[in-house]
Amino acid sequence: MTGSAPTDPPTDPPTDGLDLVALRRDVVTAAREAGELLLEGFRGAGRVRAKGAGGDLVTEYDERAEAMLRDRLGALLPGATFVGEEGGGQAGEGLCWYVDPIDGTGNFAHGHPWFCVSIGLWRGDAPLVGVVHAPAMGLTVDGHRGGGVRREGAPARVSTTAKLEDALLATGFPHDRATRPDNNYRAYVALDASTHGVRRCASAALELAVVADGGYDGFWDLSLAPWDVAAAVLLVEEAGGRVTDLAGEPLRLRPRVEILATNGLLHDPLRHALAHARALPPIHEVP
Ligand code: 2AM
Ligand code: CA
Repeated sequence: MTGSAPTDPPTDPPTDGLDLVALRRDVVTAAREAGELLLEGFRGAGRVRAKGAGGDLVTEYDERAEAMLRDRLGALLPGATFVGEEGGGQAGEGLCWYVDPIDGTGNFAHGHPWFCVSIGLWRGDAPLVGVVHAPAMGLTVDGHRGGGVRREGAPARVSTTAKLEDALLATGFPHDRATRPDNNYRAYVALDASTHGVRRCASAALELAVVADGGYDGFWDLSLAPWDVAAAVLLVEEAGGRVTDLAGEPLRLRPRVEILATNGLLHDPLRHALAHARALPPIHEVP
C-alpha cells in the first residue's frame, strides 16, 4: 500500500561528522558480500549442527559470514564495538555494530529461502544505519537516520492500513514453546482469526524489514536478541512506522528484546489486542 507516512521519524541523534550516506552504501556492499558467501552454502552440503533444542541451528556459514563482517565493518569504523550472534561482544555508549550473519538459520539449514544478513549501527540507544539483505530472494532493504528507507533502490514506506481487521501481521515463537507457558500461541490464535492473518516465517529481521516496506502492517515478538532487531528498528522508524515494547515503552537493546513494530496507525489497536489476548489462559500443552 502507498500513501503518506502516519508518523514522522524520530529526531536525529548527533552523528558527530559520520557520513551516514557513505556508511550505508558500504554496509550494503558488505551485506551483499556476506550474502554471496551464504549462497555458496545454501541448499548445499554445508555442515549443520544443532546449537540447542527445538531447531536452534548454527552452520559453518553463520560463523564464516560473521568473521567476514567483523573484518569489513571493523575497517569502516575502527573505533566501533561489535556484537554478533556467534562471537558475542559488548556494546558501549559509543558506536556499535549489531550483526546477525544469518537471521533465519533454521530456514537456511532446511533450504528455505527466507533468511537474511542483518547489520545495524547504533550509537548508544540510537540506531543510525540498518541493512537487511536476503540473498536467496534478491531483497535488500536499507536505511539511515534521516535518509529514509529503500528496497532495491526504490523508496520504501510503511503501509497505510488503518483497521486491525484489514491487517496482515507477522510474529515469532520462542524455541522452548512446547513447554513455556508464555509461548505466544494465545495471541497468535486470537490475531490470526481476527485479521487477514499472522505469518510466522522465522526471521525477525526480515519480517521487520517487510513491515518497513509496507508488506506487513505489524510484527510482534516476545523474546528476541539485540542482533535480531537492531537493523530493522531503524528501517521501520525511518519508513514512518513505530517501534516499542509490548507496553508501548521505548525499545532498548537488552539481552531479551520484546518488540511491537507497526505502521504507526495500528500501534495502539494491536497493542491493546495483544494485551487482551495475553491475559487469557495460555495454550501450552502440546498434544
Ligand atoms: P536466528 O534464525 O538467527 O536463530 C525466529 O522466530 C526468530 O527468532 C529468528 O529471527 C531467530 O534468529 C530468532 N531466535 C532464535 N533463537 C533465538 C534466541 N535464543 N534468542 C533470541 N532470538 C532467537
Ligand atoms: Ca537471529
